[in-house]
Parts: sequence; C-alpha cells; structure tokens
Amino acid sequence: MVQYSNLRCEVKDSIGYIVIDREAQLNALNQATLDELQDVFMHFNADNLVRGIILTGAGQKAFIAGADIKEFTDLSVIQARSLSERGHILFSDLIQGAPKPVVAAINGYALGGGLELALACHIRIATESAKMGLPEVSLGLIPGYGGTQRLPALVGKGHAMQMILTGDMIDAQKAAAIGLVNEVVPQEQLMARAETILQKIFTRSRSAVTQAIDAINAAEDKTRKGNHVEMDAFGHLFGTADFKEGVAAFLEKRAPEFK
Ligand code: CO8
Repeated sequence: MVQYSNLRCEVKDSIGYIVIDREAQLNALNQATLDELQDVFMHFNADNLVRGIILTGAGQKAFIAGADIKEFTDLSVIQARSLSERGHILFSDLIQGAPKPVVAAINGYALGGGLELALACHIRIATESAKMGLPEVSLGLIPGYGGTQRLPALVGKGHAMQMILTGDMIDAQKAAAIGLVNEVVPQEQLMARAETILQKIFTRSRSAVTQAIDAINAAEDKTRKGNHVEMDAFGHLFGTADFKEGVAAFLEKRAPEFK
C-alpha cells in the first residue's frame, strides 16, 4: 500500500479504508490531500481485491471541516475556478462514479467541502454527535464541490435552500430525518456498522452491484438517459454467470455463490 502524508489507508477483509489524517486541522481538505485522495481512489477502484470503500476522518471531532480555508487567501479567480473543477472531477468520476460501494462514515463535523465529499459517497452513516452544514455563504462563497447539485437531489430543494442560504449546521438526527444520512449510530459503532453494510453488499453479485450504482448515478446525469442505462444494464446482466448462479440458487433453495 502506498504511504500518504495526509491519509491513512489499508485493505482488510475486501474493504479499502481511507482515513483523512489531518486531525489538528479538523481534517480540512488541502490540495495535497485532494491529490492523495485522487491517487487512492484510482488505486482502490482498479483493485479487484477491494470490493467496497469506507471513508472517514481521524479522531472523534471531525469527518472533514471543509476545504482548507488557509489555502484560499492567495487564489485568483481563475485558480479558484480550476480548483472547484478539479474537485468536481474527483468527486464525480472517482467517488460517486466508483464501480464499488463507497460509504462515508461521518464521525464528527462534515462541513463545506467535507459534506460535499460525503454527498458524493454512495451511503452515509453518521455518529450521534456529528454536525453537518454548507457554511460557505458565511465566507462570501457558495459550495464549490457539487453541493448545490447533490444536496437538493438528496434532501429536496427546500431543505437544500435553507441549509445553503443560512449556512447553519444541522445535527445527525435532523440529517437522518431529511435523508441526508442513512443511519445514525453511537460513535463506537460507526465503523462496525459501515463494515456490516459493506459485508452484506459483498454477498450480492459484484457485477449487479456495479451496474446498479451506475444506473442510479445516471438518474442525475443530464448527459445520459437513466432509463436506457437501466434497460441496457438489465439486459447485459442476463448474460452473466452471476445471473445464472443467482437464479439456480433460488430454484435450488440455497445461497448463491457468486464468483
Ligand atoms: N480550513 C482550515 N483550517 C481549519 C478548517 C478549515 N476548513 N476548519 C478548522 N480548521 C482548523 C482551525 O483553524 C484550527 O486550527 P489552529 O488550531 O491552527 O487555529 C483547528 O482546525 C481547530 O479548529 P477550531 O479551533 O476552529 O475548532 P472549534 O472546535 O472551535 O470549531 C468548527 C470547530 C466549528 C468546525 C470550526 O473549526 C469551523 O467553523 N471551521 C470552518 C468550517 C468551514 O467554514 N468550512 C467550509 C470551508 S469552505 C469550503 O469547504 C468550500 C468547499 C468548496 C471549495 C471549492 C474550491 C475552490
């Protein structure tokens, strides 16, 4: 496993773990961390031994407290635009577009770019004390890593407008109530719960899981026709060994053994 300066990564029991490791800065995303995230996602996405990914932050205080504001001071208009574009590509292509499930284990503050990173993940689990928000308007900015697009898709336009325009944080219970996180668990159960969800997914057909992620993503992608993506994937899966095994196992009243 490559050693990173801002991340701790390992592979165990088919799970690729990524811990953002800048605890003193509340795991704020500086450009070096974005570089390393890009590298590890490329690596994990291509590694057949990794069947799912868990992303979390070091310590118990923060998942990620946003983009590193200290790097903002010297950015020109053009540089800021290109940093935003770079984050969009990383979050869309490598994280949301990952061919395997990515779970955000939200262990504390998930703010600004940190919440946007969680929004790009496929599943979000939060601890009871986690707090989430998009406070960019308080800095004279707006979300720049997809927050204005992904938050309304997840929680509806009304809640997204209120969160983004007020910049207020919400607690984990409210986040669950509006669909921003799937589940809320005590801090000490966070990783175990994320692992249990992934291990359940690993019992399913790997190719079907990959196609399902792609079809669900296609619903939000205005360059693709989601219904057609689903129809094509559905047809394609009829030609796979996993489909034959899944149906045979059902008829023989046994658990499927997907290869
Ligand atoms: N960037 C850099 N450093 C940070 C950040 C951050 N986002 N958040 C916290 N830190 C640092 C603090 O500066 C502090 O460092 P130091 O000890 O050296 O002073 C350390 O982390 C601990 O933080 P606090 O002392 O502030 O801890 P508190 O418990 O008092 O407060 C908060 C915790 C409420 C989370 C507070 O730290 C805070 O409000 N942080 C900033 C949150 C924020 O505004 N995030 C949004 C940033 S903007 C963004 O993410 C835009 C994304 C799109 C980018 C597009 C590219 C151009």
